[in-house]
Amino acid sequence: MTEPLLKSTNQTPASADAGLLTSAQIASTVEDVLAKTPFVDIHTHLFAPAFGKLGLWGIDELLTYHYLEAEFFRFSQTAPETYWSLSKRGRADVIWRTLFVENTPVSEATRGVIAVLQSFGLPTDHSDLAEARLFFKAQDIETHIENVLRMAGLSLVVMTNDPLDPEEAAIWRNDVALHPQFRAVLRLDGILCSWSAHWQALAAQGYDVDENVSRKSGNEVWRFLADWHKRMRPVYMAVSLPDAFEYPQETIGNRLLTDAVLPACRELNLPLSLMIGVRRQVNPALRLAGDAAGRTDLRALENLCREFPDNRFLVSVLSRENQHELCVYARKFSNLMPFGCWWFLNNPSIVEEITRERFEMLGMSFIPQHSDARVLEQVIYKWKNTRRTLAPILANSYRLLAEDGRTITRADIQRDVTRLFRSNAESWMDLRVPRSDSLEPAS
Ligand code: RAT
Ligand code: ZN
Repeated sequence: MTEPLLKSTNQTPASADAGLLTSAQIASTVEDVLAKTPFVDIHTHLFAPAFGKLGLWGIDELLTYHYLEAEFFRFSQTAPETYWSLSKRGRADVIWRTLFVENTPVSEATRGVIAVLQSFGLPTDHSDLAEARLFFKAQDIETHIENVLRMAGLSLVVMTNDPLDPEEAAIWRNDVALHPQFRAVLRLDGILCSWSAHWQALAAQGYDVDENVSRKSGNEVWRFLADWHKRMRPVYMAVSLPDAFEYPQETIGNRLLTDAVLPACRELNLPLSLMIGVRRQVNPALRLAGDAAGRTDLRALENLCREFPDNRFLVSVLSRENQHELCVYARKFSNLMPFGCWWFLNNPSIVEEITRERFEMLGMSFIPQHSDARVLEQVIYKWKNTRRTLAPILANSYRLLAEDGRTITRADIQRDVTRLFRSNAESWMDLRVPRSDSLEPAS
C-alpha cells in the first residue's frame, strides 16, 4: 500500500521529510503563518495621525460605533432623539450599561470591544469605564497607532478619503505629512451617487461643472480627479453603490462613471472599488446606523467588466445572496477581484461560508477580508477574528488537498497566506510609499 501523503502525527516528523506536514502540523502551521504574516488592510475609515480629530480612537469612539448603536436600540427603550442629545461620553456610558452590563455581549460587535479591552489588560466587566478612559487618555497617538497596528498584525492600512469633505480637503491642501503605514483612497460617492447635492462643491473648487452634466462637466470631473490624484496619491478610487445600481442605464452617475471615472482610472492605472448593495437610510432616525442591505443585480458588474476590459474592479457585495454569483463572475473576468466580507457579512458564520466558497471556486485569487474599521483599535479584534475564522477553513482546504494526493509544506502555506493578505493587493495597486516629490501641488 502506498503511504498516504497526509501523514498522521505518529509518523516521521515533517523536518525529516523535506518539510512535509502531517495533518496536525497543517493546522498549527496555518495558525502560525496567519499569526506571523503582516497583512494589508485594504479598506478602512481610519486616518493617519496628521488628520487630527478625523481619526477616531479610544473607548468612547469604540462604544459609539454605529454597529453598536444599532444593537443598543434593540435593548433600550431610549428614543433615538434622546440618545443623540447626549454627549459622546454620555452615549458611550448608556451603550456600555445596556449592552455590556445589563446584557451579555455575545454579538460580533460587542464581543469586539471586549477583545480590545482585554488586549490592553483593561477590565471587561466593570460597571463603569473609568479605568479604560484613563488608559486611553494617557496614550500618545503616534505611538498608540504603531502599537495597535502591531497588535493587529498589520503593516499597512488603506484609508477612505473624501475630497468633497471640507474638513478633510483642507487638510490635504495643507500638504499633509505622509505616513509610512497609511495609504489614501479617492472616494467618489458624492460624485457618482449624489451629484445634485455635490456638483456645487466641485464648482466651488474651480471646476466648470453643472447640474445636468454637460459634455464639459465630464472633462472637468476628470480634471478634478487628476488634481486630487496628485494630492492624495490614492491606491485606488472607490464608491459604495446601492442595491438598485444598474449598468448600463441613463443616469448622471453612469455618465460620470464612463466619461470621467473609468478613463481616469485607466490613465492613472488605478483600480476602481465598487462596494455594492447598501440601502442607505432605511431608518434615518438611527443616522449612520440606519443603513441596510439589499440583493443587487450583478449583471451590472458583468456589463462593466466586459465593456471595460482595461479597467480593474475591486468588488465587495453586501448581500449574502450575491456572493456565489460574484465568484462566478470572477471566474469569467480576470479584471474582477472580489474582496472582503463587508459590514453585515462580517460575522464568523457568514465569513466562513463565503470564504470556503471563494477557496473552492477561486483558489487563492481573491482578497479574503478588509476591516472597515472606523475606530483605530477595532483593527485588533477584527483581524484577530479574521485569523481565527480563516485558520480552520484554510487548514481544511490543505487537508482535502493532501488527502487527494498533494504534499503540503510550510512554504506553500506561507506563499498562499502572503498572496491572500498582501500580494493580491500589491499586484492590483501600488502600495509603495509615494515619493514626496510626486505629491505635487495640484493646479
Ligand atoms: O461598514 C461601515 O462602517 C459602513 O458604514 C460603510 O462605511 C461602508 O463600509 C462603506 O465604506 O460605505
Ligand atoms: Zn467602509
